[in-house]
Amino acid sequence: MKTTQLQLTLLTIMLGWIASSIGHAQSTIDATNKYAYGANTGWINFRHNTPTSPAGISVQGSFLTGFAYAANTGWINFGTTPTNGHTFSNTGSDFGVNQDGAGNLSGFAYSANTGWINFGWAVVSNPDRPRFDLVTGNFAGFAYSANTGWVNLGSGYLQTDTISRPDSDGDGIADAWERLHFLNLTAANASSDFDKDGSSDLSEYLADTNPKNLSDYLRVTFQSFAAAYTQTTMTFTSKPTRVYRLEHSPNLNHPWTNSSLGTFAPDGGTTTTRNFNFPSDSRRFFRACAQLPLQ
Ligand SMILES: [Ca+2]
Ligand SMILES: [Ca+2]
Ligand SMILES: [Ca+2]
Repeated sequence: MKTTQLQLTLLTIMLGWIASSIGHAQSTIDATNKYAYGANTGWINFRHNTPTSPAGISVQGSFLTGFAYAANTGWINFGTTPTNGHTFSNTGSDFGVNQDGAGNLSGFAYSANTGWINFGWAVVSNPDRPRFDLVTGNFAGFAYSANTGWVNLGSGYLQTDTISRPDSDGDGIADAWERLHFLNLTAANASSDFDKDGSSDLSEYLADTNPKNLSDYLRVTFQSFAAAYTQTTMTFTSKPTRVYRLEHSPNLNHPWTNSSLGTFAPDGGTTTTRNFNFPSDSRRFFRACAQLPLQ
């Protein structure tokens, strides 16, 4: 009995070692909705989980990583880790698919059998550009391979459940964002405020405002009231890379109540305006909150 337990323990340790030595990120792709489609390649599986294969595609805050698989073309490499830690340059071996934080894809994936697949062929305003929705996680649009033609991401069967944001120093700020703005993992943390605008570097990360620009931070810029102070219109600064909540409370020590708008994507541009109803009260506080999408 003891021998069996010991063998099981050793086997478990070995399996753990094998899994960690392979080192592929856990796929963020939905277990059911995991397919893109190409007329010439057939279904392309973004979460091809078998014990001997990479785990699939992981959507990160500013890039994608991992492998997709199609029976007709084999493995498709979406990139490993960008050399600079946040964005593939797509020069030399530093190739892969980037996402701009708002879900728009660019860059290149590579299949040993069919060559490059281009995600960066379209401008952000093109309705056919390859992308995913920050609220639903649903993919849409097309990528293009010179050898196999269009790959349809929007066949209705491809969705990411989450965006993975590794935070190796555990300060609440994703590694990629720290490397993008500070080039290291040590300068920014939950209490630092590099530009002294009153918004901590952690808060600037959560709102995706510029931590080195003191005029860029999340704030309400306009508010008006109607219907005998039971309805308000609020305008606040916003970024296309975040989703938002508007909250209200009768007391600063009271739990905040999310507005009936729920969590929503911002307007295009640099500000967002919404109106909503709230209970009649002698006083009420309001705030705008940014939230990491698909967390
Ligand atoms: Ca961090
Ligand atoms: Ca700041
Ligand atoms: Ca700032």
